[in-house]
Amino acid sequence: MNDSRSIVILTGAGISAESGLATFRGPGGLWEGHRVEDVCTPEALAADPDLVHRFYDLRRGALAGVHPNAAHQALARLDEAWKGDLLIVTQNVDDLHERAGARRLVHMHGELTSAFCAACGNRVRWPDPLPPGSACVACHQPALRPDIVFFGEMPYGMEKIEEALSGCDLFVSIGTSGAVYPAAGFVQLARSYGADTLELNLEPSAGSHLFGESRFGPATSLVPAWVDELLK
Ligand code: BJW
Repeated sequence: MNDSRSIVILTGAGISAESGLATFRGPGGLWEGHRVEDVCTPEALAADPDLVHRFYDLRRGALAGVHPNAAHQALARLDEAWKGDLLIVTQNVDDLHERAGARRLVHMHGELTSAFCAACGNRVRWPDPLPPGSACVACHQPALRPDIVFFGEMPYGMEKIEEALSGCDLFVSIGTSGAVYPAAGFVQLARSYGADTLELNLEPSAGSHLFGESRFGPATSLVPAWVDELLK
């Protein structure tokens, strides 16, 4: 593929699995010990803020012990080298893409290292534990919460993502089950604009049949090999 062309890359929990972060829906998944409705809706946050804040404090704390793997590094290499438009859209709330060096990146489901003010909407970098009732630095209300997109909330960056999808020549989905919308619908949107589509996953996902090409195996093998092919 000519390197002036436009690529959108969607990543999910599978790309961080080999760094030691649990996926959501596999065996031993992140939510085996937690019901999703206990931790991942605005209603659950309102009902038990201590539980939800503690859950995200633990995951934020775990980031220090994990490192970007060969798949994150390969995408950062592609981001650096690719002259055409490129956007990495991650559903992950970890910071492994940016620690690998990726720049053209959107965190559509929020970030563990950020806090969001439910009163004024301000977002602020927050690398530390976040007790419920912490005060917002902008409006001073005790309304800071984890900067995470819960079910029923609008993901971040949708305008930018839809614009990138509408102009892309290639859409690549890496390590995501295709169980959560709107991300699960990106492949169909990209196809409707005429893009080629490629899935890289450990095993076929729910939407595998929607992709023009699928390759199965661990992300740390598949992604560097695909990036090498593209940059050759
Ligand atoms: C490997 C690997 C290796 C493993 N190498 N691969 C009914 C129908 C349709 C939609 C809806 C509906 N009812 C409600 C909705 C909407 C709802 C939704 O989709 N619900 C579904 C349950 C049906 N969505 C929303 O509410 C979203 N907002 C929304 O829709 O707003 C309205 C709107 C939007 C846009 C336009 C207009 C209106 C918000 C969704 C928020 C999701 N939040 C979470 C939690 C984030 C915080 C946290 O981390 O705790 O995001 S849920 C969770 O799932 C997380 C993930 O980002 C997301 C996706 O999971 P992912 O990444 O795919 O992980 P897994 O575990 O599912 O899959 C891992 C994959 O990796 C597997 O395929 C493995 O094979 C693979 N793998 N090891 C390669 N080594």
